[in-house]
Amino acid sequence: MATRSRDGTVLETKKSKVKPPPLFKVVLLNDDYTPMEFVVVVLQTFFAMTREKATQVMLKVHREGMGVCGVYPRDIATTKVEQVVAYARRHQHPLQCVMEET
Ligand code: TYC
Repeated sequence: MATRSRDGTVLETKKSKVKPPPLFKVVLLNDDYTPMEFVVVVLQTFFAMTREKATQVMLKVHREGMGVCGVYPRDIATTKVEQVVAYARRHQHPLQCVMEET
């Protein structure tokens, strides 16, 4: 679409081609060895959950195999995954945390 002002200037409007940045889910996976209490502490520490919310999410992962901890831009999701995995390994737990695009 073009609009012409009185002095003859033509203004073209153009549809933006800029897409919003992709978002990533940070997902916790179940395993048979990581203690429930440790997972609750991880969710409180790295995902700012209350103890009640962290317990709900931990139990969902325990029963259903996986659960979403949060949704973030790529860099933040990458950092969360690295922090959780490093913390779990430091405590010698096999807890797995991955990210997937929404
Ligand atoms: N399944 C574990 C247990 O019974 C608890 C657990 C929950 C482990 C969530 C990992 O992401 C996890 N001790």
